[in-house]
Amino acid sequence: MKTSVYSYISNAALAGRKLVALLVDPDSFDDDITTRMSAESGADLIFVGGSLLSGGDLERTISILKKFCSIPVVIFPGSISQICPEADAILNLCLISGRNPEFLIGQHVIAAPALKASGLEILPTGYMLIESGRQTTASYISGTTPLPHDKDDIAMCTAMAGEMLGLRMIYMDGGSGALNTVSDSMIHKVKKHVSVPLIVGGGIRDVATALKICKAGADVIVIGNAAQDDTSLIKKITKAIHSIPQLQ
Ligand code: 1GP
Repeated sequence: MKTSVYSYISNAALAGRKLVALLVDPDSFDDDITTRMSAESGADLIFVGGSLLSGGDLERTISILKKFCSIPVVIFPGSISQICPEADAILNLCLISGRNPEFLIGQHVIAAPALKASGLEILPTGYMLIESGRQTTASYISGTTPLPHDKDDIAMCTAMAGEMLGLRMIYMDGGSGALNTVSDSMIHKVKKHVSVPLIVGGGIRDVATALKICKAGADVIVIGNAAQDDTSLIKKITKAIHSIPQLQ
């Protein structure tokens, strides 16, 4: 029987086995380079999507990735139009760091029939944008204020509330191209107070930072821009992350 993407992530989190997700933006998708990087990166998951899809073709990107990569392809949607049945799963993001009702429930209501019909595995995820040194596309497009970078208690309470509402993962994101990554102390605090898998992304550009974020408590780290800028980087990061002893 095919293992669900959620079981795959949560079993790894329970075992202390850290996962790396490569974020592919259809807007900067280069058939040869991105496909080769995705297939050879050693990453555990591929996230596909973007806050803005200006020219990229989501369906075509997913179709090519599915053809050449054996790891799960998960849609990380920037909007409700980003639904494609060929992927394995979709993050159903509830933007719990913000107070914009559209991203807390409005868009989900509109997308519900299409999501159901897609047959995709739905991953209900509490999405927390964390202030990261400059305004990011995600914060601008969602019209929300990110959670302050140094307010670990607010992050902890927000994540706890998300878990108590039934969300099955928490994603702390500095946003694409973040100047500063989410702090170790905030990751550590959130991890200590929730039991669902914790995803962390935004601004991870080197092996040392990736290791630090995993050691602080992330179960899954997401690498986007840096992998596009240096196609060999994701391989180095996955090698280092997969060498972390389990259950430490
Ligand atoms: C953005 O978490 C992702 O939503 C990845 O960010 O592109 O900065 O790696 P980067």
